Formats: sequence, C-alpha cells, structure tokens
Amino acid sequence: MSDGLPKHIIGIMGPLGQHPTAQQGERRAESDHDLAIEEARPRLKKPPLYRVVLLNDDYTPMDFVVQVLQGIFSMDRSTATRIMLQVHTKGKGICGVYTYEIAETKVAQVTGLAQKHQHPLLCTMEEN
Ligand code: TYC
Repeated sequence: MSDGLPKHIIGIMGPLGQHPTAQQGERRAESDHDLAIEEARPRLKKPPLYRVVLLNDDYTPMDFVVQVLQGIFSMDRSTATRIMLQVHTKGKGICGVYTYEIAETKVAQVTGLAQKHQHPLLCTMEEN
C-alpha cells in the first residue's frame, strides 16, 4: 500500500473482505485493512498546444526571417533557411508548437522585432 500511486476509496469491506456492494448487514471500518481500495485514474490533462505560424509577405528580407527563426525559435541556420523558404514558396510555415503562453510570447517577440525593423512580417498562432 505504499507504491506512491494515488488511491481512491471505493467502499468498506465486509469482515471477510467481500466487495462492499456484496456486503449485507452492519459495516466495520476499524482499520485501513477494512477499506476497499482501487487505483485512482490520473487527474492531469495534457494542455492544448498551439502552432506558431509565420506568414509570407513581399517585403521582409529573407535574411531577417532566417535571423528571427534562429533567434526566437532556436533553429540552426540550415533549418531556419529551410523554414523561411517554405514560408516564401507556400505562403506560411510552422515555427514550432507550444503551450498557449509560450506561443503567445513567441508571436509577440516576432511581431515586436518586425515592427522595430519596420518589416511587415506577420506571425500568428493556431490551436493544434
Ligand atoms: N517573401 C520574402 C521575400 O521575398 C521573404 C519572406 C520569407 C518574408 C518568409 C516573410 O515569413 C516570411 N523577401
């Protein structure tokens, strides 16, 4: 009974250990041994994930986009160049997949850097 897994009391055992739903008459619960225990289901849900998406435009320099992908999304130069060219040829590309607040922060960082350099680069997030 000390394996560290969450436990869930589902009833009180009869004197001979029968299942609580099968028990007749008076109930006893003098010690832990009288409790019918089953493993509780895990209670943590995985958080929703969001794709951070970069959009193409006609004006933002390719090298600026590569630097954004390296600096904000921790890509090496060849991966950043591949993603930049994917955005350039297909219209959009995924920079990464994150939980809500991290995705939101990445979008704000890209947008802020683009505005600082007066480029029209757009970045959005989409639920995965
Ligand atoms: N299309 C741009 C150019 O020809 C390059 C570019 C790539 C812009 C990716 C934005 O997200 C982008 N200079």
